[in-house]
Amino acid sequence: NSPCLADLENESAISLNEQDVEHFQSILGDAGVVTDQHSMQPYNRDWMGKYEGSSSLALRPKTTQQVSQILAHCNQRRLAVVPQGGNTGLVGGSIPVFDEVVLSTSAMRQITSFDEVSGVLVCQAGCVLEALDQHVAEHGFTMPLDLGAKGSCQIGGNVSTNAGGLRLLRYGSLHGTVLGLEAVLADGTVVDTLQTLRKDNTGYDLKQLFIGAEGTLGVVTAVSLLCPPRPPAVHAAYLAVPDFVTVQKTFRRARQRLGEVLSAFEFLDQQALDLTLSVMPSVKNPLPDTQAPFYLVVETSGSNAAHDYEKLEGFLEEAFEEGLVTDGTIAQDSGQVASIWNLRENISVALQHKGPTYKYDLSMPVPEMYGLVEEMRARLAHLPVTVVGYGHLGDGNLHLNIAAESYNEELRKQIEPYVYEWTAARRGSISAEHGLGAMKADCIGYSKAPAAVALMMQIKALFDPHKILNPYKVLPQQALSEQLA
Ligand code: FAD
Ligand code: 2HG
Ligand code: ZN
Repeated sequence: NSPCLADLENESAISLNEQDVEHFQSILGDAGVVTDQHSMQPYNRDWMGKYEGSSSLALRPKTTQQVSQILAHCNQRRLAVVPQGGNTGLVGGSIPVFDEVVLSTSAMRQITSFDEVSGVLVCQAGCVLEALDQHVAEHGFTMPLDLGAKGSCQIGGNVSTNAGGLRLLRYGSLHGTVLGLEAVLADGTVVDTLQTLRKDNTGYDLKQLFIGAEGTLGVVTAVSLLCPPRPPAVHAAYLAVPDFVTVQKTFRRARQRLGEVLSAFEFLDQQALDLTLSVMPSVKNPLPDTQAPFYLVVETSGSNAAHDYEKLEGFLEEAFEEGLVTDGTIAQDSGQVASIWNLRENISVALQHKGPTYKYDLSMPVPEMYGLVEEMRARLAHLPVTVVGYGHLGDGNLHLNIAAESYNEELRKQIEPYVYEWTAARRGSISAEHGLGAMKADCIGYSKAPAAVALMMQIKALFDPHKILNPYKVLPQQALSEQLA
């Protein structure tokens, strides 16, 4: 195991000592400092069981001030730190690579304010997404993002990964809905840009740098978010479609016919459906008597249930008449809507049950997207793997997942860098919404030009000159060491 080093410059081994732990105890009290080996396990292992670190210390601050004191000490001692939220990330970003100190935001769960006129929510970074949604629901609002991990992911983690999710089509990305944030830099400086304003053109928009920075530029401690009114009428349809060209035609038709009430347009292939149903008996098949290569989840959200239903029905009738869909059903009540979403949201969970899964989160022009799934299926046909494709079609985001018997280098090399090269050749992104983390830190060049990566390095050096924050993540390690040499 490498030492807990952040100082790549002199490569000296900087290990945590007893005085460090005592210092953290003096800031947080005993309850905020986790050292017991057994209790450390969940902080060292990711959701997929793919990444495992060997940290011996997790810190659980409750306030921004405590985060600031922790980081000031780590910076001065050159102790590397991994910010961790709900630990649901899918690229190994929240897990120590070696024995970095884990800074968990799980105890930062205060909701500071909610403004019923503007819909602006201000809260600490450790608030769980679903809890926030329940809170704003009491005031007639909804969170502008939703994802399968809502029960455990935290808003600080969502912001730090710039999570997309199921309703990005409707509400846009967090780059638009985050109005302000508070972050602590590596040296303990608190950067308070926790504005609640829709419009604020005073200088550079610094908060944008922290959105999607995956904990490499600072620790996000609080967030101010714009929440839309909760739509009183939500409908969902589940459709069977004969081929991928028709999937695209159906999307065009849905946008034309459903217009402003369209709130999600998701797809899954037959293999994703079969796998999910086979390992998760609790998931119901909305079309049990139908077999098709592709299925769509189409959701509408609006203010007039009868009007929206009529629109969805009209769209479906037209889609049938034009031969776009071979079968379809519209949910008749909120239970059925939830059941359709339960299927879609559980695909990742099912893959996890099935076995170790290689995940690729790609965006590219929609017409090209499914070709990659087919190519990978052919390329890996001789191996005991299941290749599935699903994702946020409305956002041009494919989730290519390859469930295997084990994580092994030989298999990985058959997939990578092929998938990245394929994506880069189409000017796609090798990380649409999950981030680069540890998994793709050395792969950023497939989607970003050298000059852009060089600028990112300079920003990193400015914000975190000693590289204590989430080292070995996001930026290529070779280039990072060269820059420091
Ligand atoms: P973590 O996993 O704890 O951390 C993620 C990254 O952010 C790490 O690099 C970490 O160091 C950093 N970080 C965390 N908190 C902070 C902070 N306060 N300050 C600075 N850095 C921080 N993602 C999507 O985009 N769309 C989806 O639809 C989606 N669905 C998912 C479904 C499931 C079942 C699962 C398991 C994951 C899914 N994800 C999805 C991936 C994941 O990115 C999100 O779950 C979520 O945004 C991560 O939040 P978290 O609190 O768990 O962060
Ligand atoms: C989803 O859309 C998530 O379900 C997870 O982003 C995707 O597991 C995946 O690959
Ligand atoms: Zn997704």
